[in-house]
Amino acid sequence: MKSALILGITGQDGSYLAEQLLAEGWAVHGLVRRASMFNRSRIEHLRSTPGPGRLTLHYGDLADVTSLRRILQKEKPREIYHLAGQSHVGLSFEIPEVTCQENGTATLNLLEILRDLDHPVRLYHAASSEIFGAPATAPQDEATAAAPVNPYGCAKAFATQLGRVYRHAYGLFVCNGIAYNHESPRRGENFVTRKISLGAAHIKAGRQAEIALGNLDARRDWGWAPEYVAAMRLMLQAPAADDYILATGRACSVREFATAAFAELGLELAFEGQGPAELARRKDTGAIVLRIEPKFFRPVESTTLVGDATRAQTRLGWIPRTAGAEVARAMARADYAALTS
Ligand code: G4F
Repeated sequence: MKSALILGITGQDGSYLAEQLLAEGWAVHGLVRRASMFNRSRIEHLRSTPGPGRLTLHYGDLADVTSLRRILQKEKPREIYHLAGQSHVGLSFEIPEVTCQENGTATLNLLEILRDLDHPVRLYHAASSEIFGAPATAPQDEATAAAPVNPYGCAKAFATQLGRVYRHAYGLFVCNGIAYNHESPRRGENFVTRKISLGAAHIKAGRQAEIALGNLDARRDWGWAPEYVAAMRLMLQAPAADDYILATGRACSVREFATAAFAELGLELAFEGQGPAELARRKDTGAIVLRIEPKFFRPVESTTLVGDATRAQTRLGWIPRTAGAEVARAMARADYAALTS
C-alpha cells in the first residue's frame, strides 16, 4: 500500500488531501497536535468511512523533531505533504516569532530529517504567494523575486528558498507549491472569504444583523481548494521536483467577493463609506450594511497578487476551473445549506 504523511491534516487542505489519497487506496498518516479542545472536525468523517485506504493519526508536533523523525523512520512514507503552521497573515504581525518558528525553522528541521533518511521520499512544501509581498510586476511567475511584506511571507520565503537549496545541494525531491489564496467551505472562520460566506448565511437565517470587515479594496487571486490539492499531488508524481505557481490568474476585490456571496443568498449589500445619505437610502430598501473596522486592517497590505500558473498547466496538466465570484457563491450556498439542514 502506498503511504503518505500529511503535516497539517486537520486543516482545510490537509482534509481534502487525505480524502483524495484515501479514496485511491493510500495509507495516510497524519500528524496531529495535542490540544485542550478537539480540533479534528474536518477529518472526523474520514475516521469512520470504510474505504480502500487507511488513516492513521499520530500525536506529534513540528517543533518536536525527535518524534517526527521516529514517525518517518517507522512508517517510511513515500510522500510527505508539509501544510502545517500558523497561516494567518494578519495574525503574523501579532505573533511573528511563532509564525517564523512554525513556517520557517520547522521546515528547516524537516529538511534536515529528510537528508538523513535511508529511504527516498518526496516532499511537497506549501509555499505561498505571500513571498512576493507587493511585487512590481503582475502576474507573478516562478521567476518573480521574493519581497515579502509581513512576518508570514518572510517565513515562507525562507522555507521556500531552503527547499530549493536542499533540492540542489542534496538531491532531495522537494517541490514548492507557490499557492495563491484557495478557499472552500472548510476555510478557517477568520479568513475573509469564510467570514463573508458565514456572515451572509447567518444574516440570511436571521441569526446576525451585519458584518464587519477591514480593507474592502484588497484584491486577491481566489481559487478553489480541492483543485489546488489535486495540483499538490500532481507535483509529487512529476519526473523531477520543481517549484510551481498555483493560481487562477484572475483577481477580484474583497468588495466584489462579498457582493457575489450575499447576492447568491438574495441579499443586497450596502457599504459603510458610501456616504450617510446613500447608506440610509440603501438600508431603507432592505440592504445589509457591511461595516468597516480598523482592527481588521493590516499594518502593511500585500498588493497586486495574481499568479501565472502556465508552468503547472503545461507540465502537470493542471487547470484551475473555479475563481473569484464563483468561489464566493459556492461558499455562501454551502454555509447556508449547512446552517439550515
Ligand atoms: O483571507 P485573508 O486573511 O487571506 P490572506 O492574507 O490573503 O492569506 C491567505 O492566502 C495566502 C495565499 O495563499 C496564504 F499564504 C495565507 O496563509 C492565507 O491562506 O485576507 C485576504 C484579504 C487581505 O487583503 C485582507 O486585508 O482580505 C482583507 N480583509 C479585509 N477584511 C480581511 C478582512 N482579512 C481578514 N482575515 N479579515 C477581515 O475582516
